Amino acid sequence: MYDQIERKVAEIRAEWEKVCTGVNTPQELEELRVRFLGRKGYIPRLFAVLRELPPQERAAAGKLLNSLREEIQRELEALKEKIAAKAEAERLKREAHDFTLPGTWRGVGTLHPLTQVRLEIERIFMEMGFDVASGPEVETDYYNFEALNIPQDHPARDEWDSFYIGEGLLLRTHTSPVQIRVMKSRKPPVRIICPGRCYRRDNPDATHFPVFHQVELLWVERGLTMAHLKWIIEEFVRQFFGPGYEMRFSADFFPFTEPSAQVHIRRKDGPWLEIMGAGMVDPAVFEEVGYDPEEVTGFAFGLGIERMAMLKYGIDDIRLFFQNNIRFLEQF
Ligand code: FA5
Repeated sequence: MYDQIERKVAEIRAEWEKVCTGVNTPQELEELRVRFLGRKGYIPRLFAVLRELPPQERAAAGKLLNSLREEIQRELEALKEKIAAKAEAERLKREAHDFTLPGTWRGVGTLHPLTQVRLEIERIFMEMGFDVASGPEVETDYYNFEALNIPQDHPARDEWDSFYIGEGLLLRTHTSPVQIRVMKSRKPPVRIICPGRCYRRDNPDATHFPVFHQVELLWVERGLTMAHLKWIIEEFVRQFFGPGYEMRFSADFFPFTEPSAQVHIRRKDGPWLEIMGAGMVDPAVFEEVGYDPEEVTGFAFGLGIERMAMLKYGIDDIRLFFQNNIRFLEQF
C-alpha cells in the first residue's frame, strides 16, 4: 500500500512540474490550485486514501503527502507573485508617456481689447499721480442723479435713460456717482480715476450699446482751472493715441459741471467721435459733499472706453466688442 502512495505522489509531482511552467494568468493559477489542492483535488483525494492504510504505514505516507502539499503550496505562492509582477510591468509599459513627443498646442487667450484699453488708460493716469477708485454698479437715485445736481424732473435726466430695478435703485448710467462717494469719504485734495461699467436704455447702433464702460476722472485742489483740465486731456490723448489723431474741444452742458465741455477725436480724415464729457465741478456739488467752493476748485470728466478702443484700432461698430467672436478678439 505504501508503495502505491509513493508512486502516486511521484506521479502528482511529475504532473505538477510539467504544468506549473505554463501558467500565465491568475485564472490559470486558480485552476491549478483547484486541480491539486481543491476539495476534490489530487492531494486531498490521496489523503482520503491514507485513512485506509494500516497504522504502521500511515505516518510515513502522511509525511510524504504533507511535504508534497507544502511544496505545491509554496510554488503556487511564488507563481502568484511572479504573475502579479509581470502584470504590473506590462501595465507600466502600456501607460508610459513619451515626454519627447511634441505636445498638442491649445492656444493662449488674450485680454479683451476693452480690458487692454482700460489697463492702458489706468497706466497713463496712475503715472500722472491718480489713484484708482471704484463704486457700485447698482446705484441709488441720490448718488446717480440728486447729488450730481440733477433733481427729479430735471430735463437732463432724459439724456440718461435708466434701468430702474426698484424704488430709488438703478443701474448706474455713468461713473460720476463715484465722484460723490469719493468726495464724501475724503478731504481734499482728491485725485482719482474710476473705470467701470455703465448702463443706459440706449438702442444699440454703431456707437452706442446699452452696457458700456467709462473712466471717470476727478481732481479737486486749490487753484485748478479749465487750463489744467485741457492740458490733462491733451496730454492723455497724446500718450494714448500717439501721432495721426486730431482733437476737438467744444462747449457742452452737464448739471454737475460749469463750464462744461465735450471732446471729439478723429483719426486722419475719419469721422469725429465723441469720447468724453468734462468740466469744472459745479459749486452746488461741492456744497452737497461738504467741500467749501470758496476754498477748492476741481474738474472731472467721463470717458467712453469703447469709443477709445474704436478710434485706436479703427473699429467702426461698437457691437463687435460684445459679440465674443473669437476671430475678432484674436486680432488684439
Ligand atoms: C456723462 O456720462 C457724464 N457723466 C460725463 C462727465 C463726467 C461730464 C464728469 C462732466 C464731468 P455722456 O453721457 O456724454 O456724459 O457720456 C460720456 C461718454 O460715455 C460719451 O462721450 C461716450 O464716449 C460714452 N457713452 C455714453 N453713452 C454710451 C453708450 N450707450 N455706448 C457707448 N458709449 C457711451
